[in-house]
Amino acid sequence: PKRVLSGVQPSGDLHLGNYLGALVKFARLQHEIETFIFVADLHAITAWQEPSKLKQQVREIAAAYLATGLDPKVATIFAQSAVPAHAELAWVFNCVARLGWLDRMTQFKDKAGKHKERESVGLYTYPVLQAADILVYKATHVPVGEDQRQHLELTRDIAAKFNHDFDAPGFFPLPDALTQGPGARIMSLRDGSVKMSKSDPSDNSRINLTDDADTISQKIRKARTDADVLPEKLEELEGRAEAQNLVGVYAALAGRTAQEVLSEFAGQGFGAFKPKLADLAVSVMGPIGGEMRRLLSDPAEIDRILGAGAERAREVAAPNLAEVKKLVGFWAG
Ligand code: AQP
Repeated sequence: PKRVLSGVQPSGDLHLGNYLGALVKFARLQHEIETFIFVADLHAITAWQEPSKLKQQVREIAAAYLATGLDPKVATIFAQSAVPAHAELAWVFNCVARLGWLDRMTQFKDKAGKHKERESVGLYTYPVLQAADILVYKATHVPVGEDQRQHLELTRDIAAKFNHDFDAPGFFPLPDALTQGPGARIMSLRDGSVKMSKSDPSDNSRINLTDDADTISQKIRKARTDADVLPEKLEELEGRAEAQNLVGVYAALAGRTAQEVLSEFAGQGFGAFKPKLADLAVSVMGPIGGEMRRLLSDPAEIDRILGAGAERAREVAAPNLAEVKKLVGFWAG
């Protein structure tokens, strides 16, 4: 049976990249495949999170899920820290994954920068926990942005090695990434060569889900572009990273292809294109921010939803973890 699993870290404001690369896909998939969506608070603490704020950050992500259309009656929505099986399986996987595999992970290199010896061990082994998140439910499909593709490969390697080492062919599925679509890689509004990211120090580099209409319009107006007009053909956008990104954002928000967008705007400059993009972004994102604020005014209701989701997640994870313990030969297995 097919099963989808994905999650987002409560480590800052959600942005357009998270929305298009992940959230909209969750809401669509829940009606097609059994869907598990969690708030990754274990992952979040790989970088420092203020303890007095973390719980509220989790609720904010949950509110974003609900506001983009995830339905707790259809999908299982929960906080990672409420299901201890993730961390337990991650330990076993830490002993399955090889150092050489993790050394190749580009996200660690990007996030750690020059001073990797000062990063937490958790940040290094983050993709192993991610493998546990997915495989503890034996999920088969993982909707994520392009930036997560390498981690998915690692999950497959871990699943295959576990199945082999513990003589359990087919025990864990080798999950597939679902990264297609025009929203798979949204770039920073200030620099078309880096992805839009929560941790970018410049707030103008991203559109946050909670930005109001004026802020959204202003950020798009200020977005870096070039002086050329939009071409007729997609190929002609090559080498114009910022232009490519804004056309891609328009396409993703409108549910159209980038080529269709170009066909409409060919020959126009950004002076004309940006206001149209701003209107579109405001019309799509505005209501989501409003709905998030409404949901967050009743945190008890969000906690109730997360509590019920966690119960269901624990039920599904428990027999899988019990089998793992048996296969490994643990005393408690
Ligand atoms: N720029 C992006 N374009 C498309 N998808 C994106 N995602 C993130 N950035 C983009 C997708 O959003 C989901 C949640 O990401 P996460 O919160 O778990 O961690 P992240 O990938 O590290 O996201 P950020 O926003 O870039 O956070 P920081 O700055 O903390 O690293 C994932 O499915 C991801 O693919």
